[in-house]
Amino acid sequence: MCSVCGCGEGEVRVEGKAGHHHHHEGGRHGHGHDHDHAGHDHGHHHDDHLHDYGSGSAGAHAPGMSQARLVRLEKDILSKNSQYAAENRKLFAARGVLALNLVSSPGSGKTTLLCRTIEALKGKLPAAVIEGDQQTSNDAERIRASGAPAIQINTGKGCHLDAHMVGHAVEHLDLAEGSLLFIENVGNLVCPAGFDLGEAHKVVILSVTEGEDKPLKYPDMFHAADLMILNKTDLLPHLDFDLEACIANARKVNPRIKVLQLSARTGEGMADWTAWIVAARAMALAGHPLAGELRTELKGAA
Ligand SMILES: Nc1nc2c(ncn2[C@@H]2O[C@H](COP(=O)(O)OP(=O)(O)OP(=O)(O)O)[C@@H](O)[C@H]2O)c(=O)[nH]1
Ligand SMILES: [Zn+2]
Ligand SMILES: [Zn+2]
Ligand SMILES: [Zn+2]
Repeated sequence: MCSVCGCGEGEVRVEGKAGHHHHHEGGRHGHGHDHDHAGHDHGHHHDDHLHDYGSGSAGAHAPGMSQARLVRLEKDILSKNSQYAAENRKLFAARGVLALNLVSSPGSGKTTLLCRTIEALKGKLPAAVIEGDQQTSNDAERIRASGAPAIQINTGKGCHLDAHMVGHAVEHLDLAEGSLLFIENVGNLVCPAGFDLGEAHKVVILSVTEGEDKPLKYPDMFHAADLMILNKTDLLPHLDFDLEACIANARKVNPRIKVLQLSARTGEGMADWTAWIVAARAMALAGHPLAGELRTELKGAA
């Protein structure tokens, strides 16, 4: 994963901000590529022509760096990220905000799903969106057009959002008490798995055009997610995608993962997704003063 080299640091732009200048206690910004050419223990082997760069203790490979150094670097980056994530989580808890981190490969339909979700929840639950992409603010513009506030983060060469970027984006969003915060991560099935943003849940979106083997090929992401959404089900009649096999593959890497099937295009299955959001929000509000309002809402149903 890219945490081993901190790729893209220093190129991040949060929409509406000229540059990234601020002070953080304990947070070091920017880094150099200090390549250590000692001890080339490349943790890979050539048996049967399988180049496995993940078999060393770091689970990754970077030319010129020892496995021990990689492990140290990764621990350092992830522990800083965890501190920022904890700050974000504290803020979300105080405001009773349910934060969801949407992760997937590029083009699975995250923005389409979010636009539809915002329309479905309009007048019922306030929602805001943080959009992460390497370049462009197209997605934030699409979200705003659907009626929710959105802020775009461009990660430059970086391939994932981290908790620090999200903390800054939140400063620009006036998050209402008890609202939803959707964080659309950079389209990438690999590194976003390793970065806690302070969210309540990671939701992985897999479109049925991507193949049922993806949970096995990118297990970290499916292991980190609490919910898998199988999107673009309207295309199933045209494909040989094996739904049952896909779900079985996801459960192999994460027996607790919940699965929903939907089409963000036709809207089929959307009600199950909004019901999941309402349930997740109730869980997030446990112990919060706003939970009292939820109980009142439920009284009639009990
Ligand atoms: N047929 C079909 N197409 C869909 C569905 N959902 C999204 N799409 C299409 O898939 C393409 C990508 O959708 P986006 O919503 O931009 O996907 P994304 O995951 O936000 O993409 P990135 O942000 O670039 O990673 C667009 O052409 C959408 O119209 C769906 O349920 N069915
Ligand atoms: Zn900062
Ligand atoms: Zn998108
Ligand atoms: Zn990355």
